[in-house]
Amino acid sequence: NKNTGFTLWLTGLSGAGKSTIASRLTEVLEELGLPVEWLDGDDLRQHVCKGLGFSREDRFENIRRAVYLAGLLNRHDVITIVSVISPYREMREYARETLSGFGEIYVDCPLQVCEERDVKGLYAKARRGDIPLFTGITDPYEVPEHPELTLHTAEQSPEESVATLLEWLKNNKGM
Ligand code: GGZ
Repeated sequence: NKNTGFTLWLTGLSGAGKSTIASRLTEVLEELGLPVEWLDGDDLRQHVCKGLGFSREDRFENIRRAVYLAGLLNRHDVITIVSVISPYREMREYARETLSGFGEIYVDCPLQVCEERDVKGLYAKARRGDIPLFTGITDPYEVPEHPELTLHTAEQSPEESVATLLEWLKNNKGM
């Protein structure tokens, strides 16, 4: 029997739009009657990843747990959408190697735009020095070199990004 589960891995800066896109895409796939689960960094960090911080080691542990859960879900044919900053290439490569049916989706948005949006006021705090190791400010984000798809959220609305993703799913996953 062919396994139909796969993982869509949304990577990008805080405020780039990962969660917004993941949430809407999840809704659309659910409406189509497809088995889908969404694992969000912010949410994982309140439950299975509680207590983990933002050092390189803790971010890797966070990603390792997300990959583990995605693997379990995929094994049961659940389409899994993971939205985590995952700033290091090495951690995204780990996800790619570990999961079968992996699509790296780069949610691309210039730092300046993320900072202007600053939905949660985290960038302002990071600039004031109140949040150490903040991605893009005092911690690295390694831009994906060969993502399956790049979404430009400074130029596209979330609806347009979701439409782009659905088109990609149609062409690459036969959905
Ligand atoms: C980056 C941070 C930090 C630091 C708190 N650096 O946009 P948000 O606010 O709601 O979601 C971000 C979330 C990042 O968690 P991830 O699990 O996605 O990160 S990683 O993949 O690197 O493990 C952000 C908030 O936590 N946040 N402090 N220092 N983002």
